[in-house]
Amino acid sequence: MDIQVIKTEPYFDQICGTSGLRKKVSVFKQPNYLENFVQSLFNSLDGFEGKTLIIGGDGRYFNNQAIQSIIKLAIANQFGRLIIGQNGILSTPAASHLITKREAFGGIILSASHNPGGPNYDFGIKYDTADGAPAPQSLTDKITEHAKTIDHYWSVAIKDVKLSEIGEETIGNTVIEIVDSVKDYAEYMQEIFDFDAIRNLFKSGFKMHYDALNAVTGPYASYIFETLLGAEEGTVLNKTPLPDFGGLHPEPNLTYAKHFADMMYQDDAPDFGAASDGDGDRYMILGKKFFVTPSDSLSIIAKYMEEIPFYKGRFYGIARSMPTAPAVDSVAKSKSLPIYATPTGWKFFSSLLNAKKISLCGEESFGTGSFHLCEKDGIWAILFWLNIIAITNKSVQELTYDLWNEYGRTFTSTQSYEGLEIEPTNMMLDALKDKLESLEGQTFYNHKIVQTSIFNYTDPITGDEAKNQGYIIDFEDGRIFCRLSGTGSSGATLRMYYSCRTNRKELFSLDPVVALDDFIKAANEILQIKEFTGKDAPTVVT
Ligand code: VG1
Ligand code: CO
Repeated sequence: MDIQVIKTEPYFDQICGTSGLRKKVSVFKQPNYLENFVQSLFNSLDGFEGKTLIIGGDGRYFNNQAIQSIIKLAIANQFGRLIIGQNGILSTPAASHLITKREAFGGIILSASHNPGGPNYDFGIKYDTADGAPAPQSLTDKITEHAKTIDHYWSVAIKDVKLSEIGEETIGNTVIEIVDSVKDYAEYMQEIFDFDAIRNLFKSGFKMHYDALNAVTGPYASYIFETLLGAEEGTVLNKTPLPDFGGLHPEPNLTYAKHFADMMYQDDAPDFGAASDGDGDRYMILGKKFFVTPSDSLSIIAKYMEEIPFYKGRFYGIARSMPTAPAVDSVAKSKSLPIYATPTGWKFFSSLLNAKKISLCGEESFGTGSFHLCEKDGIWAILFWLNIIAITNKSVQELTYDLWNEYGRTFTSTQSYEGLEIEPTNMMLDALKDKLESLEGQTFYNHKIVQTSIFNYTDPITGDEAKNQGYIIDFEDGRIFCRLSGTGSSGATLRMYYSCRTNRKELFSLDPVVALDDFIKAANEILQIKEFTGKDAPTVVT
């Protein structure tokens, strides 16, 4: 097999964000752009010759073209085996699971997750290490350094590999194995949850809708919910992964999955509604005419964690990202478990999971996971809910009210301002930084600010530091947190996170945006969002 040395020129924008490299498809389609990044990745890794690489993606536009290029580079770079999801499909959690199950060196996942797909939208690439966890910052920094100086990559001139047929072939020194994308993951879920109990739940007439948003989870959901668990045919909606997600936005929240939320608020809505994002690592839970916030969902999973035998005696602690409202902290306290607050992005949870400091972790953006694998996992979270419902026989709403009655209700709202100009947004945050300390002691709309800080994080296991991860404004009775998104492909996205808590039962049914109104007004006054950005209102409210 002739290995070709292909000359190339560096690109200087190959910088990973919260979760891998995300750019417009047109950027990825520039000559050698993808190849440069992948070779820079390989140049940053040691000792993979002869080892296994997992490859798959969320099926968006450019997925399979990218896979064909990666196959050629991986063969030329002397990987021993490439394990690829059939038709190029692997959800992020399924890829993570395959990495550990097959003892791979690592895995490449082609996805821009919750960013829209199609020729005019986004593509992305991320790398998971041998523990199935997102590449740490130290590795992504190395990739960027290599990408700045790259002048050649290695490839082989072969025909495209057929991704549609399960089986093996050998090319050069590398075995190419196409595997069922769903099977191993579905088997693993059956080890974790009580499928018999959930099957009985569906047998008793329990009804569910699941919206795969034409993204990666369709095949997983159809097999797990309909085939294995006996949910009626038609439970899974939009189940075929499409290159442009059929025009749907692959981020399940009340703004972008409004069609689905509206359906769950009809009189004839099923008992349970769920959806997942582009690459299957996030989820959304709804009951009949009822929405569960991500921080409540995390808390409810924490509350019932040890009811699931897989976790019995293995509940070590909980972590949430700093912007995630502290609802779960009360659950941790009542169980005498340690609680950690990390920066945004799953990579910050992995060291805690691997060190058995925590068993459960979650983010306000609807990512939740456990030590079962080192990525967030949407279908796992949905199965967790189904298992809890099967055990308790309670509705989604009852389970949520139980939580509030026990611990009080934490109101949360994440308000994102997308498509902002970078410069005025940075000026706004610089101005906030300058006056942050002087805000302490000031009162806005009858709420007194008690403390402010810039969120800097030191990983308790690795000692790695992550600085400037956001601004915290703590009131006596609520919190504002703000930061810039690290997953966008153009402009800036400001994320404003609000939370406050009440034990007053008569307030439990308030709309969170109403409950948080004073803090939202305070934030606008403090940051002067409209003055700096020109935006009257957020684009996405969840
Ligand atoms: C967003 C979310 C964050 C999540 C990240 C990747 O990041 O806020 O919680 O971990 O997306 O998720 P940012 O930097 O845009 O706020 V995914 O499912 O898009 O890989
Ligand atoms: Co995702």
